[in-house]
Amino acid sequence: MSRHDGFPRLLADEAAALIPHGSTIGFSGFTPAGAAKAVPHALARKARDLHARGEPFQIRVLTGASTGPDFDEALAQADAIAWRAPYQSSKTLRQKINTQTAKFVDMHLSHVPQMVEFGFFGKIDFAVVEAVDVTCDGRVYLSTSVGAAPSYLRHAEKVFIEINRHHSIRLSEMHDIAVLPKPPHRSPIGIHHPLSKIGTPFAIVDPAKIVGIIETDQPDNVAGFDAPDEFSQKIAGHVVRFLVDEMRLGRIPAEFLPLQSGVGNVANAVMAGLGQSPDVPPFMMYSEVFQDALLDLMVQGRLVGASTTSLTLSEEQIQRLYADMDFFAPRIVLRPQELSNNPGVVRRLGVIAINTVLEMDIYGCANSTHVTGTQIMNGVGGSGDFVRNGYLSILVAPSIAKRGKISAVVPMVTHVDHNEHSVQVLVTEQGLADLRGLGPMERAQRIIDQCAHPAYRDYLHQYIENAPMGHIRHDLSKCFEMHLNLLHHGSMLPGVTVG
Ligand code: 0RQ
Repeated sequence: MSRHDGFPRLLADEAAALIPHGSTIGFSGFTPAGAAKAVPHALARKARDLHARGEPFQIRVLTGASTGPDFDEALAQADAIAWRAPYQSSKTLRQKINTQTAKFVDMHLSHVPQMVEFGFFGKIDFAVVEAVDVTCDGRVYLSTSVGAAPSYLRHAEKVFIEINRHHSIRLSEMHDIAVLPKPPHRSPIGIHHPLSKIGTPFAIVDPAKIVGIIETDQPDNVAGFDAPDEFSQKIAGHVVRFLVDEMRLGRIPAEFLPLQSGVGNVANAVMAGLGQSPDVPPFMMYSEVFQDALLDLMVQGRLVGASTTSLTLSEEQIQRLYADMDFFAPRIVLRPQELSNNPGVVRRLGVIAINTVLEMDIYGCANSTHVTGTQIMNGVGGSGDFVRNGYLSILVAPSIAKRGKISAVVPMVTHVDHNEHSVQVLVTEQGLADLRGLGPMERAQRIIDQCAHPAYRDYLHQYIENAPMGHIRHDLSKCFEMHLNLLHHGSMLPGVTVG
């Protein structure tokens, strides 16, 4: 007998049947890690059935961050999402957002739990949360992510819990769950070290709200990573050399500082590069995602501790972790995203933040989210929480995309997610531009010379020389010429192809 035997058992389709059209649902999940699995699929089936009969069925979806193919993609393909926040990375949902057939609120991820607490999203009708266990008095032991699930459990009117037997019951040894009180009753957050714990190993729910338990046995289905490509390796090399030099100069302390790194292949390559560097001491992470490369670094003793809100690990890596919880549990803390990404804690700990962007401009503003300022890619995610507050904020991108038809370095970004006041270092495979202490014109020269692809350098230098005088020189009639060229001629500089 397990501890959750006091609650009704439901099939996923029975749970979906109880969720009406137009409901707002807070789901667990931060990346595919810890995402609800059975109920989203059942909701997609329900939507398809009802749509075939000419009846409406769409829901409003809140999660911690992106999910995976089994969730956003399945729901979007069934045309079941009317409104989505705070982040997504699904191809079909992206198309729906960019054609205004689904609404999307692109948010800083640290804001999500407090916006639920403040009531800014209105009524949350349901929470659907994956857990490894739940007790009759309402302690919910979450699985591979925490995200915003504790706040959804507190504020939803009705709750479904997916108990997933695929996960280790010992995950709770890593969890540290606290929900911050609302202002003006907040006190300083007592996290003084990446591994500090200030909460409980479980989230809390009023057991009277639990409608039922759905049993599952499904892996998170996290995709593995490709071997780092040449661009990622070069970017990683520049970042590692820069950080080692900063340490030699005494601007990073000898014991090093905690790192945050975004998701994706470039981030994975940077972490692997730092791990391999004999000049970097064993280090800690204070980040939102714990991905495959980090597990290897922990086994090797290079990564000595990590705070995160999700274990975004491929099946092979998560099984390695479950097989040796005695080793991993004391070294990893899983927190709600308002703490893993908390601006005050990031500033206090001196987190070195490394994030990927789509494009950067010659003065240091960056666009992570909207191609040509209009087409959303994924969302700002947690990057803004870290970029604005990091001890050092490093943004990386390949200097070109689409075989050189697109330059990542442009006169003016078409959408600003990170501005020049927050960004200190820009890196492409071409080189690294350290912008600290530089005025706009020095920044521009350095970014063009160090980061732009050679095929675009002359154009960018010329742009500045011809621009009207000012503290920041811009020619408002030409600042988007490269983007207009891309839209009208398929290339930012007609005739340029690289590679
Ligand atoms: O297109 O998929 O058609 O090949 O954008 O680019 O180089 O594969 O890089 O997968 O790391 O994604 C910024 C989107 C980069 C991501 C972004 C095209 C390029 C390719 C993807 P294809 P790459 P990545 C913590 C941190 C914001 C959230 C964040 C992101 C595709 O890193 O979403 O930082 N970041 N979260 O060809 C047009 C350009 C382009 C371009 C690249 N300038 N214009 N297309 N591409 N540059 C994580 C969380 O918060 C959970």
